[in-house]
Amino acid sequence: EKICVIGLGYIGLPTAGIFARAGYEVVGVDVNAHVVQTLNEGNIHIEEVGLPELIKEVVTDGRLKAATAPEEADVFIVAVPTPIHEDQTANVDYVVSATKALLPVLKKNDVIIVESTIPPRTIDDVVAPILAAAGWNPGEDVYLAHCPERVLPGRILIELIENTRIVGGINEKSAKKAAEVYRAIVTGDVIETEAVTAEMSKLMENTFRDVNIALANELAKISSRLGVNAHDVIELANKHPRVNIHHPGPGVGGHCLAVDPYFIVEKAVEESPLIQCARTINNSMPEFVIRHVDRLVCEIENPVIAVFGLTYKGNIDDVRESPALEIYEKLALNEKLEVRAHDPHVRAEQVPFPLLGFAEAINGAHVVVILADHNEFKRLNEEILVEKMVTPVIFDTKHCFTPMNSEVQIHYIGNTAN
Ligand code: SAJ
Repeated sequence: EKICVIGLGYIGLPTAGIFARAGYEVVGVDVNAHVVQTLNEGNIHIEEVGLPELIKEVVTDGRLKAATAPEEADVFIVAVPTPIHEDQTANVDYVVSATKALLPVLKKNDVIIVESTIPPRTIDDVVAPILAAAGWNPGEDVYLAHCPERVLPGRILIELIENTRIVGGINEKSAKKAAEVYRAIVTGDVIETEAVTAEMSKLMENTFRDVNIALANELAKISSRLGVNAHDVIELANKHPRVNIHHPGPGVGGHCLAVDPYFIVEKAVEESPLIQCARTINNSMPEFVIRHVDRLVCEIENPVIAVFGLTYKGNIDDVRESPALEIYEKLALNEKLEVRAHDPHVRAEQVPFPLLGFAEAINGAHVVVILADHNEFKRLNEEILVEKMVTPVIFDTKHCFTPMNSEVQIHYIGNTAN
């Protein structure tokens, strides 16, 4: 069997590698000629644990190659991005163009699987009509399904194999055909359902998390007003066997949780006030953090603030859609403040401002604001903080730092109630 994977990003490339390793002949397609050339040389253009070794192996063995246009195959897997327009509606243009690009090589009984995250009904209302317009009868002479990816960056190669997969077909036959494809590589369950159910379940996974985090963030605000420690409240409430409140923080970032809920909202605006409200609450957190920082420094002349962490979450190097970056940039706009940035996971070329080392960032600073729960920030050298900072105040929006040394006088703010 031959598989053609369209889109060689964080999902498409590892997926292509795993099918190739399982013995399939795989061609990976990308519109970017540089990506194609890099892959054909056995190298990769993205960072992911274990991926360089896997790709080198399957390219050297001749089981995976790359091309700029789809080739004849038995299975097509579409894994292209679905960005969001400025009006917060999904941009499915890449899914449309990938589907159109495979039409010239499509043959009877082929299976087409869309893995990209898409708004509900996209398979039925957008993808199937493209096939129908080309003379095919999707579900009868070619098979069409949505199989959303659900992997966590940093664990992609493991999760692609071990996670449960949801396969939503345009009809039962399509679901069955597409599920067979995944059963060859997945050790987790492969569950067959309808396309729209698969679309909605993927979106609801991330929406559930976003709404739950919004509740935690709202609790942080309420606690700040009432003088209660939100983290203690969450820890105690979560002792209940059916309660699992998530953690408050400086906001929700990344390309999934902060985006996917809008894909539901655009299709059902009136019916989704809770989801919209959660987005508003999470989007308001950077401002809440900034107001608290302002309060901490309002009586200091020429305050110096060291921002620790710019990524959208801990222990990754991704700064795109990061609330931490937004907070840094807004604080830096305030001429009364000197704001410094420190992040051991971010490289200089990723941001348009200077990054400082730990000692340099805290030298003469009044407040350290922790915005990402990197392992490096869970323990900080307290003697050096006290020695170098003018006032050793740590405002920890991720509640990740544990003061260890009771001898030194760190003023630790792990929640906004104090
Ligand atoms: N966050 C909080 N409080 C929490 C948990 C997270 O503020 O209690 C914040 C993080 O700091 C971050 C954001 O939420 O800014 C998102 O982080 P995340 O770890 O929840 O998720 P992602 O965006 O890295 O990956 C998610 C995962 N989805 C779920 O866990 C339901 C992943 O499995 C999906 O494959 C991925 O989205 C995707 O591609 O959709």
